[in-house]
Amino acid sequence: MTTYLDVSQTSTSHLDAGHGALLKCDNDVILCSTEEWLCDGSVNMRPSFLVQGELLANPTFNDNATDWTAVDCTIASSHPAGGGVSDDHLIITRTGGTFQYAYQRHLIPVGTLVRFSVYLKSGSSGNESASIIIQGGTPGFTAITAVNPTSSASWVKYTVSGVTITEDTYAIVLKRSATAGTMLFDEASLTIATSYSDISYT
Ligand SMILES: [Ca+2]
Ligand SMILES: [Ca+2]
Repeated sequence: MTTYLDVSQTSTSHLDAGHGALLKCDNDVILCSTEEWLCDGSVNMRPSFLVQGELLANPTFNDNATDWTAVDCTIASSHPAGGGVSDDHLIITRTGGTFQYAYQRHLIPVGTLVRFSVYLKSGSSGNESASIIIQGGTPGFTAITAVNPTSSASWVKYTVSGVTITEDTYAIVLKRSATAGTMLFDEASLTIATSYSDISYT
């Protein structure tokens, strides 16, 4: 899945690494998604891709569930009841369908190693199948990486990592059953990994 920059492509005026190609140098992998390498040796930085740290808006669900989009469900914060891993948590309540989910869409350069983690706990629908997904957007709508755990009565953290295949990237928390009721999530995080050792980060 990893795409490495082809440095033999010197027929163009510059090497455009702006869409997430990776340079592999001396056994190190360097993310070049923020850089445009020019033939004269200079590097242009792309300010729009300089976002570091937490990419999600409202990753904590404390006080509200704004910035997340609901499909086949309603979403709400447990506020003011608390009960999350920290403060309040997300409540997904099924309104229809087999798969009910909340997501955020972010534009991330192709070829970027990203990591998504979130805590999962059973709601009123009981211990049921869930999914934590990083998905590439249109036209493929392909799951880059996912886990499908069964929820339990305790908060359990799940982490997935993968390399983006489109700029359109979706972080998704999903209740995977047609049972009426709720499933709970808290303390989500979507970040750009800085090295491949981050893949196993939990
Ligand atoms: Ca929280
Ligand atoms: Ca709160």
